[in-house]
Amino acid sequence: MAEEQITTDFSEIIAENFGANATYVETLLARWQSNPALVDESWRAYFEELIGSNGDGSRTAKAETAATPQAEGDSGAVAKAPAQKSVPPAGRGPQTGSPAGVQVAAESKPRTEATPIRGAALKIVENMEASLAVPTATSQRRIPVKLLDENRRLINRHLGERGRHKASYTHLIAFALLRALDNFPQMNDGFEVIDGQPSRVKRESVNLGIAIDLEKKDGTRSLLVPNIKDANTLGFSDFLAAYDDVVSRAREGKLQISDFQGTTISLTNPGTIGTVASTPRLMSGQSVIIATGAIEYPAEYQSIAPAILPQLGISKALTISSTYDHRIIQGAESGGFLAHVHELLLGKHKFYGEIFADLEIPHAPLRWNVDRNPLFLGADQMHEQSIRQARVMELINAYRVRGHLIADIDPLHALPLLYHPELDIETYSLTIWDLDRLFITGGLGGTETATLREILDILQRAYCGKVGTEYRHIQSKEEKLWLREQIRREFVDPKPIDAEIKKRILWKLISAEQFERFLNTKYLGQKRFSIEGCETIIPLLDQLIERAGDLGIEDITMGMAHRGRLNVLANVIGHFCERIFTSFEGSVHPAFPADEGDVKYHQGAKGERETAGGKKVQITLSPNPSHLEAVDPVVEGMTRATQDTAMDESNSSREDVMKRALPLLLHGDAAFAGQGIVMETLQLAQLRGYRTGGTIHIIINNQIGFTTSPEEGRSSIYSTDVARMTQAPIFHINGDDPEAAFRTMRIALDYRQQFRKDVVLDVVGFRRLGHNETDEPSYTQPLMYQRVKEHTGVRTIYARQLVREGVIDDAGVKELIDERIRRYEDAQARAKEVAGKQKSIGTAEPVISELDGSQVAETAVSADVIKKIAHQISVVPEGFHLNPKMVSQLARRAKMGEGALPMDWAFAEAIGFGSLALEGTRVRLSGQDSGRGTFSQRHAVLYDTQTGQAWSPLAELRAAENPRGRFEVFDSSLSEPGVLGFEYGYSV
Ligand SMILES: Cc1ncc(C[n+]2csc(CCOP(=O)(O)OP(=O)(O)O)c2C)c(N)n1
Repeated sequence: MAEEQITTDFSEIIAENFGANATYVETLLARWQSNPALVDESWRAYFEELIGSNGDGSRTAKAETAATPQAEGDSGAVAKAPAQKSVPPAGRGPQTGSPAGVQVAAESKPRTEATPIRGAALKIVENMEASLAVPTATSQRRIPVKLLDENRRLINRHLGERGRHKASYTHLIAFALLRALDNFPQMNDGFEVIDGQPSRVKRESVNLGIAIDLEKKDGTRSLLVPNIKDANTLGFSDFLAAYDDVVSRAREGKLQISDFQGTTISLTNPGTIGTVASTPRLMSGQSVIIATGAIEYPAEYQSIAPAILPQLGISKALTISSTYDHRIIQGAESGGFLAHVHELLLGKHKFYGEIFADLEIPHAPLRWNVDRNPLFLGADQMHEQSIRQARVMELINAYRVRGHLIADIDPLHALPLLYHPELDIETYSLTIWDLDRLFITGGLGGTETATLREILDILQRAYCGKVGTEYRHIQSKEEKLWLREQIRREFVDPKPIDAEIKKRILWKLISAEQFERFLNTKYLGQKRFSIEGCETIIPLLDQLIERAGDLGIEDITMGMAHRGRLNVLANVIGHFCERIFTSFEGSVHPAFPADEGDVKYHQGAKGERETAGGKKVQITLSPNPSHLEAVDPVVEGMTRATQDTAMDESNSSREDVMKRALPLLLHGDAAFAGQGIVMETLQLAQLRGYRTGGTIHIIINNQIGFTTSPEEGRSSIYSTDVARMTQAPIFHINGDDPEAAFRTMRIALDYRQQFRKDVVLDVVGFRRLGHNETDEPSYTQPLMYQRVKEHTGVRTIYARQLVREGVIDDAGVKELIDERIRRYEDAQARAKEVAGKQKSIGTAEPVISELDGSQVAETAVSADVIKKIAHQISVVPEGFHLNPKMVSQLARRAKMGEGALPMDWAFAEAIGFGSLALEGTRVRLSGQDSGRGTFSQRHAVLYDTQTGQAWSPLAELRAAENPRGRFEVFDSSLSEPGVLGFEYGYSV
């Protein structure tokens, strides 16, 4: 067989198998023939099957049978039959590629030049001829794109902020097609001749073919149509990723055979080259091909300046066509399908709402409205225009007051997205048509007038970015204006942050992250109350001290609880690694004898920092008891004493010394919301005998308190709401954005120095591990911890940002990490040396127990009751997804109920609660972490790992004679007196 003949045969098979994509496969074949290693594994296997591993075609017969079923399997027999039948013999034969053929053509048609069509281009001829076997018809529809355009902008702003690729019109239109197919599933059916009988084939999955136009190196173009499998099952975010993946693999030449198999419906976009409408060919095997035309103003308006058209309520539009297999789809169905796409693109059926929710965009999409431009309303013109202007001012005010509610402050993106009508332009009778109209702004962002689009842009940058600001509860006009100006400076027109500061922030993030990792590997299982998830606190404190020095603050007194305390000691206060590692080695550093007997995460420290500007700042971290927030007033007292001493020594005024000594309190979110002493301390802040010139409060907000979620831990929206009481400004900061934290810190410190008042920075992050390092958090927060697992950590996010910005490269980041680890290792080596020389800490004598004098009552219950309760607490309801780690605990409960294991304390307690309920007593268990139990012992509430739903087995027990008897359990806020008083009142 001549070589050319062999190639032609393979080409036929390829054409049959790959239809429109045959050109691409031909290129791969040529590449494989030059060197098999140049193509991907799946293609190698295919070509070896097709041609034989030696490339001589010796296994052609086998290959033909092997390749054909693939085509059948992909989209039904349709991919096979017509192409096979209609390969035209005229395109083959001896004249193909022969110079003689050219001559023949030249003879018959003088003054024209005929070039034989060969290879890839010939495949196109064949495919097109094959497509003639499909009887098609086409429907077309014009759709205005104003709303699509506006919502796409919002989507892309959001995607851009998260470093994701943008969404094109085609992405959104393709997604609308998929949603429309939910209502018109028959548009995805296939036609097939089965046993000589024409048949309609129902296809469950939608494999959406995407036409991709590729420009080759030689400037020629080729068209590929790979598909996205099961595209109808994807949410928008996954669809976007799948679409981009197929396109980038097409560009890189990495498409697999499977990418071309089984296309059911496809989308082509000749609009990119300006085509307004087209009727593409439908390849056999597919039900419909949708073509989108150019997005432009209707031709009849093209002489009007584009700026004027939206004023007239005229939108750009696009023509969308559906070319369908008329054997199984009728014109009315195709027309109805396009009408539905039209509705979707105009925002009906919650189309954009679903996309916004899927992408976690924290506000509602824009909606389609009829335009009622006051300019064209005759006599009412002035009146209408004034109303509209007044409503714009209302909108501006609403953003200042409530913009924080839609700020992007949660790194886990787990907070429920709530609709806030006050932040929706429609509430103010404004529509998408007003976006490009001018309004008076009242000085917003330094402007006098601006379009509604610009107004919204300023408001969203100021109040709805990575920082949500609450300041409108402040009555002082001066303070409000001052704050507004700072917000403009830092968030609306921000000046870039100096590269040296960026590097320093990164260094501190690395230090924070590596400190925890180091302790985790070197002292596995020891409690350290890691800061992971809120590492941004460390660069924030570091920069706060720097700026404090610049502002003339000489002394900072700090108070904080367990969370991140060791990290703060090591990376903020001073060089305490050797001391910390010595205590992890089970010893006491001789320079810190007071550490003996105290737990590591309660120890105090003093340090001195020389700032980059050459200023000295003394830093004192007060020792801390376990009792949360008890240290708050202590720190205020310490600062006041420092200030009083300074007044005496330097003969300065109180105002002056207040500016030189700063109290700085770090809080847990649950403790700040729950502990009454927080309110008491805030209340002292402006009193003559107690004031200290304003405290900087920083909440290490990991969105959890031990096992208690915010919904159980407080009634207020934010954990910081108590601080509104004293009119402190409150900033909620996304902990994934250390630069936002840095900018906010500048405002906060300047505010404190200027107005001598408290200010709150609520840094929202998460808790990477359990409450301590031995605790399992997914028992109680399964859904939250799925998100935590997926989070890469702020250090990685910020390092990537700086690499993107060119501030540092990957090698530079690695060097910093290595350097940090080396320093921790050196400190540990020194600590080991110290510990080797010191005696280890002894264990305390056991306490002698004494009888407490209470009387013993008879409380026995029968073995049957025990069995019943044991069964209740060890068998989960059907369909409940139990945390796998709980399985053995429930099995133990069952064994205890059967008497096969001795009862433990928690089991006995459950029997106590359950038997009381069965006897008709109402049992109410309330307090911090009551459901699971502080020591992970009780598990009176279990959580479904997939839905997060709570199930409390004992709550289902009822007494036949007194069904009011029951067991209830509640996690409380982090309060002792409040909850105790409540329960006392409940019980009397
Ligand atoms: C006054 C007081 N009540 C209860 C406790 C027990 N306890 C220690 S940490 C903690 C949870 C604290 O949560 P949060 O304030 O959010 O800080 P986090 O540990 O999450 O950083 C509880 C209930 C305590 N130490 N002090």
